Amino acid sequence: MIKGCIFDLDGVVVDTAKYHYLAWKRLANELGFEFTEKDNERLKGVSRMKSLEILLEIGNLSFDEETKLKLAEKKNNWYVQYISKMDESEILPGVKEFLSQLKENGYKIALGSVSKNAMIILENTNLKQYFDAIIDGNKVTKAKPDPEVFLKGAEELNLKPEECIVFEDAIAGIEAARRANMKVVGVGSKEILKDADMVIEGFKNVSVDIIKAL
Ligand code: B16
Ligand code: MG
Repeated sequence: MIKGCIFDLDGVVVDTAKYHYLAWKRLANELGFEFTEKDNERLKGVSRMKSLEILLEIGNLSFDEETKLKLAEKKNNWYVQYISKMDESEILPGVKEFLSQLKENGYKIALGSVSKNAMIILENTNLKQYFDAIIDGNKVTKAKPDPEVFLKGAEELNLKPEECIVFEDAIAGIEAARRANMKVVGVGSKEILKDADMVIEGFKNVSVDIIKAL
């Protein structure tokens, strides 16, 4: 029986993917190459350093470790500038209503994000209060598709993995949920999120009944 829901953050609760994209694009342009929205799909749900590796591969560039850390920091500073201006208006449609319904129906709620900036976003959007457990990039050592982030989420909720479902927008996140032995609802396009148990476009007009339909 499903007793808890674990939410990815970027692309599920808020659209920070667009800010990651802007910051990575700015870095790519500064390094002298183009970075498209299609390229950005490959970075969703992927850790900061792995994202940089992918970006440099696209630009056909290689750097030593020290330079790579500086580049990642530069991108992160831009990203933090963008997200520091966020407020409640950037919560994706229907998310707050869905979280409230889950609470009213006794489900436990966790965040399962590999972002080290997750807490700033939850605070700026006033969403922290909904979560019984918050697992972010500061609590995990392995990024998605490794299941660590979701397994820790279940553990902090005091639930078994099979009692949790995951909401995810990234291919890497869907794989992570599967490897954690959890059902997964893809949030986004059916063509991209083929391996999810169910795909929804977003949370607008979505009720807790979808949990029973899984
Ligand atoms: P940061 P999620 C992920 O968050 C993003 O999807 C991914 O694009 C990003 O590189 C990663 O967090 C790390 O984020 O640089 O802020 O630590 O989708 O797991 O909520
Ligand atoms: Mg995501």
